Amino acid sequence: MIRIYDAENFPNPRRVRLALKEKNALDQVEFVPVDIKGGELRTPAMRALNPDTTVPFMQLEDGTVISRCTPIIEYIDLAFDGPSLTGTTSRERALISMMNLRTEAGLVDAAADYFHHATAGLGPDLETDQVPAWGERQKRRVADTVRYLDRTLATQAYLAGGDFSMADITAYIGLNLATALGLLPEEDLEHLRRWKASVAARYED
Ligand SMILES: N[C@@H](CCC(=O)N[C@@H](CS)C(=O)NCC(=O)O)C(=O)O
Repeated sequence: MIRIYDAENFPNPRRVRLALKEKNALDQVEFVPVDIKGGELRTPAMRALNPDTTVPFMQLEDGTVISRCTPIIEYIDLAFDGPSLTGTTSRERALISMMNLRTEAGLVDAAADYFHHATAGLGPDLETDQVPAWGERQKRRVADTVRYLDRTLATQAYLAGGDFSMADITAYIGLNLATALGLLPEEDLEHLRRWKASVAARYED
């Protein structure tokens, strides 16, 4: 069985869990819990498995290790049945990839940078190389990105067009993280609000 190393309530692992949920495949992988705050990712054994020292990462049955959400979700999309998350035509695949990169860099990573550099983050034992000004700069990037996403969603249902995709999962997780960290601008972003409610409804059990 495929193993997914993760920490259930952390944002990036959640991206992979939502992709598996879209494919109705949550029970077709084995989750291996990792103690992020206890420093488990930085032990020699874990570094040997995944030099990125982040979760999620996936281990295939032949031992191959794939880390980072986007390649893991690309694998999941092809490996399991269900609606495509990464597109089928050249145009769809390129649009989804572009929007996924934009939302990953501008929202998930930017909000995480704020958390790690401009707050206490994971605590003094793990946050040993903080650059607070970088965190503050990334806070501004989050605001720019959500305004851009709002404009994009004024004319289409989802971030890459009319169909739900991996880019929507990335943005949804990034928006939740940015909200929890108090990074959203004050104005009402009505299109983003409508889109967020429709994505949230997919995950209500
Ligand atoms: N871009 C990476 C980000 C992964 C990431 O930053 N994961 C966080 C959990 S949400 C982590 O493992 N943090 C450990 C640490 O900062 O030491 C991906 O796509 O997987």
